[in-house]
Amino acid sequence: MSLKLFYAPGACSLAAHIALREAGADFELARVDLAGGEQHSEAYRSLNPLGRVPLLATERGSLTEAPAILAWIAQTWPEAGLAPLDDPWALAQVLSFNNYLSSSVHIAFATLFRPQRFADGDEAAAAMKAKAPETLDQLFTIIDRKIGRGSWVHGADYTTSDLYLLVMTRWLKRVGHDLNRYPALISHAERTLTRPAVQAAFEAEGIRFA
Ligand SMILES: N[C@@H](CCC(=O)N[C@@H](CS)C(=O)NCC(=O)O)C(=O)O
Repeated sequence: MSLKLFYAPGACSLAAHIALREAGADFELARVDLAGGEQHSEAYRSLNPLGRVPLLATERGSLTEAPAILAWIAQTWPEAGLAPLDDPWALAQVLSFNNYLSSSVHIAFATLFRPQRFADGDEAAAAMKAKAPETLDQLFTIIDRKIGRGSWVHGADYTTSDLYLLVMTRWLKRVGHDLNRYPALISHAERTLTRPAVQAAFEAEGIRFA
């Protein structure tokens, strides 16, 4: 199978990257220079009209949106055990959590990183940015309470939710948020960082957790 992951170092595409490594998939990486605006180029927009990473180019076409890519990887390599595929309820929990990360947590970060996307004018953008830490605190407090110390997001088994959460935890640390407020989140990140697939993806992207 020919696969190419369009990514940017440390971006949400890191979740798809880790998942491909966890699955043992054979894939190529194609770096997109987000800071240089490559995502807006005609060539890239012809692949993804929204101009975002991740994008996974497959033999059947292009797939976008992190939760969909993660679900596809988990189903395509079932032996990797990245999702509870034989239990509809447990699988729905994984999808629910991953969609929470993509539609609530990621968007809260986006109001911090790119407030001008959501508000016209400097004043409105500054107000939006100022509100982000409070929103992130609410969202990560919910996560911290959900995940028990010493277990994965959904209990005994590691799933795509864990590697996706690590990407968001890393962002939280990098924006200077005090992680000590979330003890379960810290121990979750420490545990996830010991996985060889996670370490290999970090090395390939040239990034560190902190
Ligand atoms: N809903 C999309 C969001 C993708 C997204 O916003 N990706 C960011 C990187 S984390 C991006 O490509 N940003 C470039 C830009 O906004 O111009 C997903 O979950 O895959």
